[in-house]
Formats: sequence, C-alpha cells, structure tokens
Amino acid sequence: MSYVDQVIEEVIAKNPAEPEFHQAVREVLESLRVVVEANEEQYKKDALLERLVNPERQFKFRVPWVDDNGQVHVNTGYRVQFNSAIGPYKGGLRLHPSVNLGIIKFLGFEQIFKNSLTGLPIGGGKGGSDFDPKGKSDREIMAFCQSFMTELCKYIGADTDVPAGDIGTGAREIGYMFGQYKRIRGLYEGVLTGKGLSYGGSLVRTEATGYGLLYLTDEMLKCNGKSLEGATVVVSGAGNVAIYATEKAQQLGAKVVTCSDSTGWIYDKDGIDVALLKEVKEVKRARLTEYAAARPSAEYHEGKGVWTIPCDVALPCATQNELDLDDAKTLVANGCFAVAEGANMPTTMEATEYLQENGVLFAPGKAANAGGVATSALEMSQNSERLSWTFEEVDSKLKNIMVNIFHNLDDAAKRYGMEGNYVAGANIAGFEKVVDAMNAQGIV
Ligand code: NDP
Ligand code: 2IT
Repeated sequence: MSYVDQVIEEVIAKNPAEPEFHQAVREVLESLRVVVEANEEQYKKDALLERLVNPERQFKFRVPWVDDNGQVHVNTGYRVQFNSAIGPYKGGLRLHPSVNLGIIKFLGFEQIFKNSLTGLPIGGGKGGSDFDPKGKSDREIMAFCQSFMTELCKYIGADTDVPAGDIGTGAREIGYMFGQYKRIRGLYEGVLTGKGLSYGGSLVRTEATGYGLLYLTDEMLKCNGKSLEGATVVVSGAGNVAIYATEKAQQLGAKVVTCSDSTGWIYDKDGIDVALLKEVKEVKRARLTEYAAARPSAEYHEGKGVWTIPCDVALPCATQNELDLDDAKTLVANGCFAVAEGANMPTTMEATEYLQENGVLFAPGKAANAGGVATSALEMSQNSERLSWTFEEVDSKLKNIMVNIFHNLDDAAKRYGMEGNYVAGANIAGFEKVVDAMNAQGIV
C-alpha cells in the first residue's frame, strides 16, 4: 500500500466519527500523491505525513453560562493547535450548534496550508463551540464569550496562538472575548484579530475574505481569458464573507443575483442591494425575508437553491459541503465557467472533480478565502509595531497577496504537470513551505 493510502487509512481508523476531517485529509493527501511519491522513502522514515495529520495539541473544555432567565447552560469549547512550523497558531473560532471536534480539526488542517499560501508567518489552528448565537440577547452573548475566554485564555497569546472570527463569531464576539482576555491576563496585546478599529483592529479586516476572494477570482479569470465585467454571479451565504464578496464583485462590474442563509435564499434579478443586505444582516441580525419585503425585484424561497440560477461564476460562501454533485451538474448545464470557494470546503470532492472534468475553473477555499487570515496577519504586524495602516495600504497588500497566491498555485500545478488544477497547485504550494520548515526544525 502506498504511504498516502496508509496514512489516510490510519486517520480514518484513529479518528472515527470525524467525516469532515477525513474528507479534508483525503482531499489534501490525494493531490499531494505525486509529491509524496517523489520523496516516499524519506517522508516515511520521518513520519512526515503522520506528524502533519496529528495536531500538535488540542483542548476541549466546558463552557457554562447563565441565560436571561437564570438558567445555566453548558456548551463545549475547542481549540486545536494543529501546526506551528511557520508561525504562531492562527485561525478562527466557529460558534455554531454543528461544531464538534471533527469539524474543528478539518478547519484546522485546512488552515495549515491556507496560512502557508499567504506567505506570512502564521501556523494553523482553529477553535469554537457548539454554542448557537442565534436568538440570544447581547448579555447572553457576552456571558458565553466571557466564560469561553476564561478557559481559552490559558492557551493563547500574541506570540503563541491568535484566534479570530469564523461562522457566528464577528466583531461583537471578538470584542467581548478581547475584554475578558485583557482582564484575566492583564495584557493588552494582539491576541485576537478582527478587533474593532478603536482597540487595535485593522482596516479592511471586515471586508478582507470577500474582497480577497474576488481579487483571486479576477486574476484567475484574467489568466484564462475571461472577465468579471458583465458576468452574472451567484453567491451563497449572507454573512461576513458573502456580503463583502458581493460588494467587491459588483465593484468589478459583475451582477450578483443571489444570497442565502440557513433557512432560505434570495433571487434578485436586478442584482443584490448590498446596503440593504448589510442593514438586514449586520444591523438587524434578521432573516432574508426582510430583504425580500423591502425589495420588489427580489424573490424569497425556502430551503436551498442558489445553484439552480444560471450564472457565469459561482461563489459558495456559507459552509462546508453546501455544493454537491447534483449542484455541480446544474452549474455546468447552465454554462457556469468558474467556481471559487469563499467558505471552507463548501464543495464536495465529487462535485469538485465533476467541475474540473467539465472545464470549470475551480479555486479551492484554502487559496481563494485566504484573504481573511492574511489580513489578520497584517493586523498582527500593526499590533506588534503599535501602528495602524491606511485602508489603501492594507487593501493593496491584500490584493498583492491574493494575486501572488494565484500565481504560486498556478506555477505549482504546472511544475507537476497538472496545469489548471488549482486544487493540486494550492495543496502542493502550501505543503512545500510547511515541510521545509518542519524538516529544518527536526523531529518535533
Ligand atoms: P457568518 O456567520 O458571518 O455567515 C455564515 C453564513 O452562512 C450565514 O448566512 C449563515 O446563515 C450561513 N450558514 C452557516 N451555516 C450554515 C448551514 N449549516 N447551512 C446553511 N447556511 C449556513 O460566517 P462567515 O461569513 O464568516 O463564514 C462563512 C464561511 O467562510 C465559513 O465556511 C467560514 O469558515 C469561511 N471563512 C470565513 C472567514 C472569515 O474571515 N470570516 C475567512 C475564511 C473562510 P445563518 O445566518 O442563517 O446561520
Ligand atoms: O477560515 C479562516 O481562514 C478564518 N476564519 C479566518 C482566520 C483568521 O485568523 O483570520
């Protein structure tokens, strides 16, 4: 049996009931096969892949908090410190009822390669909780965040592990967590990113994942003789990534006609009104029915359906495995020519293969959504030098980073005779730097 197959089998055997983690490992290792085969003996002797797929450390802890009626609730908190070969652990905190160890491990594993691709000195980590922020009062959110940080603060720090936002964790949650960290540890330091601008946050961090997604997509299209100008784009999600992806796509001349949340989706034939979407989602924290109620050109549908709308470009920006093989077939049948992942692992492996086999340009999340964590690393730099850069400075750095990422993965795919396979290119380019750093640091 090949070394890659052996490690995939071990991961499944040693981590049962973690299907998303198996999927992420399989997707990465399958496309690294050619690289691993070229170095099989040495990698095997060094147990390189085993060290890569086993987190350096993982924490699981109790998070008790009191609701507005005096009822105590207990959630589970996680932080997985996956790989610190190239820098302090870096990665977001997901607050969603579906969170479990396997989901945090899939996200942490992906984060290693994503962070490597940014070219910045950040290792891979991820955390979160099965806490559901929906329908909670501000006081309940604060109670949860304070209790979560009371435990998490023992394991993180500006030079060791720097969490940030993800699903369910935005500026409000980061603020409450930062306040509690500072209170307990007595340190005013860049321990979290995505902070508010009045206490150490960076301009552009809010927009960075969505903007970065479009900078990379724009470059990928240009290099393949296509353009966003006049393109019809479908977006899923209506959160941080989806909103700023929509905003930048429109600035680049595309028409975005959909968005979605966990209960339904919008088709807006005149193009999504971003100001209205921000009002509904960022200010009122309301459902998309409110968007439809305020916008005559918009239709609201229950359930899932954005991929049925004919488009040139599809941007999944909600959650894992939201675009399956049937959706991929519909996209191809409707003439879609590019898919770029704003979310982490939103496309199933079968769907990804189908899109690639049918000539659709496919940018994987670990490259396409790396603008968020890259700008987080720029926030860390600003915190370290105790300065703040202008919007234009950060935005132009972000754009350079995304354009460079695209060319790095394009080059890596070409080097291994897989031109146009950006999934393989991203995994190879991300892997090479991490392996180089791991080898230099010995068996640790
Ligand atoms: P938000 O919480 O801001 O928004 C998430 C959006 O996706 C919401 O519209 C939400 O709907 C929807 N959604 C979440 N879970 C599900 C689900 N199970 N089924 C259907 N819809 C769902 O999160 P972000 O925008 O920050 O994150 C979106 C994706 O992007 C995630 O995969 C995240 O890991 C990834 N990402 C985020 C980065 C960041 O900087 N924020 C950086 C890189 C990647 P509802 O409100 O109804 O739950
Ligand atoms: O998945 C991701 O890259 C994020 N949620 C952002 C992580 C970060 O540290 O900014």
